[in-house]
Amino acid sequence: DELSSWIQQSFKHYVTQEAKQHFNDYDKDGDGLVSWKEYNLQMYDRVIDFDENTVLEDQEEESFRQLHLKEKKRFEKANRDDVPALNVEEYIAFEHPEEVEYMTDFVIQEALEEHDKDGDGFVSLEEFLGDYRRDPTAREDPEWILVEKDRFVNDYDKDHDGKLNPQELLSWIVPNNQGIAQEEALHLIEEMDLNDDKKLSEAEILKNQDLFLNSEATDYGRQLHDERFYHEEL
Ligand SMILES: [Ca+2]
Ligand SMILES: [Ca+2]
Ligand SMILES: [Ca+2]
Ligand SMILES: [Ca+2]
Repeated sequence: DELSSWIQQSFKHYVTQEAKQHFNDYDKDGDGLVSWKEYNLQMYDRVIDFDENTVLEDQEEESFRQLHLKEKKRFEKANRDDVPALNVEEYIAFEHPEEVEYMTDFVIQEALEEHDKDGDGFVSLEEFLGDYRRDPTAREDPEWILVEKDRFVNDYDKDHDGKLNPQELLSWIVPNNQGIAQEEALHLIEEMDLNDDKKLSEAEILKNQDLFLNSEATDYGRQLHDERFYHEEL
């Protein structure tokens, strides 16, 4: 439990630190706010303004337009006060909406737009598996599909109705979800607990650094490669 809350805290700490660093790069005029213009300048070297209703012919340009419009929407959602530019807190919400409570509805909405292909407000197993189609010559699904199916049924679809409602969807798309951190913590303890006392000593953690650092809990494993962070927290 301690480890799982440590893992969760680490995510939060890490994303916050990283976002704050970005914030300073993006805030070109140093007024403590990142405007949409500043964001574009830092990100794309120019201010981009796509028309919301004009679909572009070039496929690559069109998918960039879609992405950019999504970014703009997220930027607007992250803004909570009357000043359109983002302060540090708002900027963190923009960069990591999954970490911030007031962005939850937005995160769910985005996930539904991406995965709920038939638009019924739920994500079915088929929608969950995405573009996967079984190879017609194969008699069975490949291993990773079985793993995914198992996760769908046993981890995410809590009420076992065969589809993910918005809350269940969150547990899938938000990587620092408590359950996942707990699961990962249990897994790590099992692997690393050399003397079987169900606790991890610093020595055991150090001995198993690679395992720890490459933890699959989320993409944030690399945070632990950050020397400063590592020493600060342990
Ligand atoms: Ca600024
Ligand atoms: Ca603002
Ligand atoms: Ca659906
Ligand atoms: Ca369900």
